[in-house]
Amino acid sequence: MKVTFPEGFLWGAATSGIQSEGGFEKSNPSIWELWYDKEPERFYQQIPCDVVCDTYHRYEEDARLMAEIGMNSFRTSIQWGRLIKNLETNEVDEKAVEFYNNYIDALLDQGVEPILGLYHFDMPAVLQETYGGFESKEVVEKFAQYAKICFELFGDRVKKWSTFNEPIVPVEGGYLYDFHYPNKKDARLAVLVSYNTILAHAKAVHAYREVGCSGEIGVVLNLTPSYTCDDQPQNKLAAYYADLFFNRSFLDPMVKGEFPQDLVDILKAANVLPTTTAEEMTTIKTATIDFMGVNYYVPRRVRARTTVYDLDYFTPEMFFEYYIEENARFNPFRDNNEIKPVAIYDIAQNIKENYGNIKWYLSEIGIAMDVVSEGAVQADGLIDDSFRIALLEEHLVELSKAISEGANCFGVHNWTFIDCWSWINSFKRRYGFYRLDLETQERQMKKSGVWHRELAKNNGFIYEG
Ligand code: IFM
Repeated sequence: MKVTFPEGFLWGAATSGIQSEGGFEKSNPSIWELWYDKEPERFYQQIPCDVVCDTYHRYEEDARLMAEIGMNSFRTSIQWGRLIKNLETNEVDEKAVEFYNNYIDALLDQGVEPILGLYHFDMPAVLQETYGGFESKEVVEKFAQYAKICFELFGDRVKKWSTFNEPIVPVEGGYLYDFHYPNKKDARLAVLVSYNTILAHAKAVHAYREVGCSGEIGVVLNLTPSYTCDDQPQNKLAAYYADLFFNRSFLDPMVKGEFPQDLVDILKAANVLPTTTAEEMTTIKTATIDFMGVNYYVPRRVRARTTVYDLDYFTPEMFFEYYIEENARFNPFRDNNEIKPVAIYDIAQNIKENYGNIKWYLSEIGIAMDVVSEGAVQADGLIDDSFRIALLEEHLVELSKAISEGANCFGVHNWTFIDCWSWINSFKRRYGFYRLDLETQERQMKKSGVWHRELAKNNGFIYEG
């Protein structure tokens, strides 16, 4: 079967600044360096984000490697703590400006369109420790000012911007489930940080319009469809709640400019709703985005609770419980996470039917393996990640079907380009088209790199699965 995509489709990969650049010459460490200093044992093999892919020094080589595998686009993020030297006065760091200018130009020289994010989990440590990060309105204002500086400096060449990557993740990790700094478990703060992040996003969108850039601005959300075990009303309701908390909480305000009333009612009843103003609501309502990035990895399987909720604080799990679908497929290389390619189709339908069919692209699809399962370099000079290729194809078949039925999707980015550092998992899971040698930082192409070159060249592939 021939699987094709629309003309001008974006093909490429994504990473983030902190996961790829290395901390070289950065004036302001983020919460990740801060947390590592406090608790290195929380990070897989105690590997920090100090060197990572060393893109700070190797961006020219990397831009060439992107072109070699047919990438016509690439998403990374600016590190707030690198660009802004003085976070009180907003003085920029000239070294950082030079670095990002050179990086952008190197990409453009290779025919790779840069898509830049402003925030990818990397709150500057000093803003977290002084103000509580996005717990505080001061940091919301600082973010809007930083965004404006980025647009003024780089908006002439960067035509697609994303305010936040997966904004719900720092809320989940930092304020509910303890996998990001500041490791709090506090629903009131979780809701406050969510709200302030949405406000910061809206202010950045307004700043973009004010600067008068000629490109487009959006946000990257991790959308995880909720599936349940049967048609029992209580289980369907559980899936509805999971969707409300984990998808619609950011999707509705960021795409439609409004918060789901059911969610507001639940949070109000739980006494965790922050104080808001009419002016803020108008700012959010009028911050229209041009496109959305969607990250998809795994589905969510939920059903009505069969056990009593026993935590003494509010979490979304009061409204459902997770279960494992026995007949499902799992990725043995990623903690047995479920594989469900049709979720891509379901996401596309949801956007089409409930979100005005807004323009979107699949900004992350990632198939985790580890270095052992990928194996060593083969006789043909490549690393064999056929497992990844087969799964990527399966997901793309679903996407192509959705597009043929009207989904407004304009591209696909793999997570990731070169294996990168991944938070507390550091380098446990590999995702790249290129393997990173952690000793030498050498990049070694995988079979998926060759596959991607053909995919991009043909704007599609022959599916034999
Ligand atoms: O590494 C992360 C990335 O920062 C956000 N999306 C998921 C990736 C893989 O876990």
